[in-house]
Amino acid sequence: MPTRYRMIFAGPVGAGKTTAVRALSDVPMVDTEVPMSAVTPEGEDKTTTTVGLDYGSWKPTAEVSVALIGIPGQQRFASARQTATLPGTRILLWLRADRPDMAAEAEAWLAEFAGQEHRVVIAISHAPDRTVGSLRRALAEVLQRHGLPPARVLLADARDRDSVIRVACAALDLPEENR
Ligand SMILES: Nc1nc2c(ncn2[C@@H]2O[C@H](COP(=O)(O)OP(=O)(O)O)[C@@H](O)[C@H]2O)c(=O)[nH]1
Ligand SMILES: [Mg+2]
Repeated sequence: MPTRYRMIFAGPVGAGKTTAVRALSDVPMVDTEVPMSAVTPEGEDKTTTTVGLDYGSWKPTAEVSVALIGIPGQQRFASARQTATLPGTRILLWLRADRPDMAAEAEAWLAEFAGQEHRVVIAISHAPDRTVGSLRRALAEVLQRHGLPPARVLLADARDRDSVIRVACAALDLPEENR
């Protein structure tokens, strides 16, 4: 029997969620991008943003299929918390290394997923000159507060399919139960 998972791509605007779903999906991504001017007054280098969900699908092996779901970054998505409790769910939390408030963003998003931390892998993008060790240290307090081992933090480039596969496989390898 095929094993079905759902992988939620969460995190702040611009972290790479949509890019990662597109890179990983075996089928053309269903996206819901709109021009930034329609939703954001100023300040971002992006020309589009996601107002709805990004959907994709990935079959890492013949037996396993993974639904890919990118959730909006603007508001932390209220129903993400509920859907995160479904069996077979994994959460990739995308953060940007070049944001001064990375640890605060991590805290805010992990609070959304409180009680489901065993499903979470943190993927850090925009980190060309950072070591994974320095990023794990920058997040040490937040990780400790949420009971996440530092090894759950990985470097990732959302534009690079192999890089996204690496973090997605790390998430699939997590145990289903909190233990
Ligand atoms: N340098 C770098 N740029 C990225 C990475 N991931 C995405 N981008 C770029 O960052 C911008 C925002 O990415 P997007 O996927 O729309 O972010 P989202 O708001 O989280 O969905 C796009 O222009 C991407 O091409 C990454 O890992 N490294
Ligand atoms: Mg997006």
